[in-house]
Amino acid sequence: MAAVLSGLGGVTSATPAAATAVFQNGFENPTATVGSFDLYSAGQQMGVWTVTRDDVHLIGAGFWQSSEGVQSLDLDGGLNGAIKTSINITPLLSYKVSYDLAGNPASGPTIKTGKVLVNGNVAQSFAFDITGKSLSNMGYVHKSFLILLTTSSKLNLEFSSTTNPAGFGPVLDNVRVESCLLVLCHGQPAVRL
Ligand SMILES: [Ca+2]
Repeated sequence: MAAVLSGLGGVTSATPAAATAVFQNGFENPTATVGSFDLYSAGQQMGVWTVTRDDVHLIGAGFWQSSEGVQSLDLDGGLNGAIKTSINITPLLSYKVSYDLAGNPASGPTIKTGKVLVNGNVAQSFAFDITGKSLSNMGYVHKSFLILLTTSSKLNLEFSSTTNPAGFGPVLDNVRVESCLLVLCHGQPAVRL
């Protein structure tokens, strides 16, 4: 037992003691047009994210309810968009990936769908029903999954819309990645790579 605790202590010291998240982003940068939204297209950088397919809408303050800060993201611009970022992690530690999910309530389809990929593999598919939701009552739900990367020190995190028809897509906010040494994680990793 002492040996195990010693080992864990060594790993813990490699991460910032005060940090609870190794990654946190709620689409607050760059600043989007207040009361409106800005289009970002494939290949463009949007803060820490790169748009990897078609386009997305970065939603400005006051356009609709956010779950964190004042801005959020519609994964559909005119088409089904996707965004990606790369996060440094420690191999063989479990991480909890979480995000807040809603859907653009301005138009159908009623069910907005998409998926989260980790290093190119689907880690979680998601769906959100906009029935009864509005710009001022987005109805965000908190989603999460656990991940264990056995060799890679990079967690390439990608969100991709599969909403059909495209144009009014899944809404994301408050994306976080936390080390399970710093938060209590329940369950088994959804993905082991
Ligand atoms: Ca936000």
